[in-house]
Amino acid sequence: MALPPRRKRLFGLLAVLAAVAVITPLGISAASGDHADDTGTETADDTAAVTPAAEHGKLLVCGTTLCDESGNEVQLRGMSTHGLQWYSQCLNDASLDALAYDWGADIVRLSMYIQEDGYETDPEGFTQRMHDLIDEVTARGQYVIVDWHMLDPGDPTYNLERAETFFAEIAAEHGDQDNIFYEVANEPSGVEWPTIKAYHEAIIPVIRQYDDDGVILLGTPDWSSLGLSGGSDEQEVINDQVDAENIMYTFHFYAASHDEWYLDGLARAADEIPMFVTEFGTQEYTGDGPNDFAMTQRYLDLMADKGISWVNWNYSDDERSGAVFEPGTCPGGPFTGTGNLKEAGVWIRDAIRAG
Ligand code: IDC
Repeated sequence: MALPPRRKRLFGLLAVLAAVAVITPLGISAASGDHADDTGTETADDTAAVTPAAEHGKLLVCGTTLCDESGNEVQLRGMSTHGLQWYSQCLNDASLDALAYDWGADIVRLSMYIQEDGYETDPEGFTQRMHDLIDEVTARGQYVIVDWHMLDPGDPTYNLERAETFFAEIAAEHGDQDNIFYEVANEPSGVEWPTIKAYHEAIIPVIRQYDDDGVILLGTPDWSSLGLSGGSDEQEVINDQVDAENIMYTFHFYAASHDEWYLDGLARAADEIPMFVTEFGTQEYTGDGPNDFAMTQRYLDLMADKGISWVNWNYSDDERSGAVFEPGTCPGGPFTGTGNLKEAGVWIRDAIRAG
């Protein structure tokens, strides 16, 4: 499980105090070896519990969930960035500190679009930005998802060569780290599972050349809905699984659009195959419109019950209701507290801190 709530809150408070005291932000991470425990007593003996990655270490897939090396189930909770091509200015020292220490996020998804002015326009530049951001998140003791945010066209095969180049570079550089997740296809659409599965079977060995057990997250049909958005259901994937170790299947939902049909599908799938919710919103599938917090809470309860890790969309100041910050917050902030958060931001920050 993630950090106990009291420790998490206390850690967040200490982080803010440390930052105010102009102690280097990283000085309060696992490296410092000096922080307060649950009782408020200064200790130096439980630093391993300070950051999520230090506490849980390497995570592997065991059965249908993630486990630490002792076999204890671990559920991660965190945030996705918006597209790096548009909202890189929302990812600086202050905002990343806020996400790590004020929000207490276990994991950050780095969302790199391929089209729409993304990776395809400057492979070297985007790869370098990804390396740098992976290092930033790693320095804060969090887990990180490297998200190959293919979206349109929906056939992942269209970007296969680019993906091979990119994931080889990322895995060669970071494959020895304990905190990396590879999400190899954000949201396939318009193609059947066999085509998506063949793509996964092509990209997995590219990563495995350099990282023999880092968890690889596999996109599912109809915008990573396990086929539910297309009127199919989870059985197609369950009956025709990718033959590889340390893989999980992704599921995305937007609570104001996706009701019982989705919730039940996720519940059924999670009993059979390892699921990871790498993207969800409290609003409509556009990432905009009114929030449905009651429905979202039902999803959160299910995911807690089944040990499904999750990541919310998105940590930016885009004008849509699903971007947590008010427009104009980036790059200057402030990013801590709730002063610059939209309604969805306040709600999801509470959900992560409550973990
Ligand atoms: C949306 C962004 C929006 C952007 C659009 C571009 O919120 O600013 O213009 O993408 O394609 C997804 C996608 C994700 C979407 C998000 C909200 O993975 O890229 O972001 N969404 O629509 N799947 C379901 C919803």
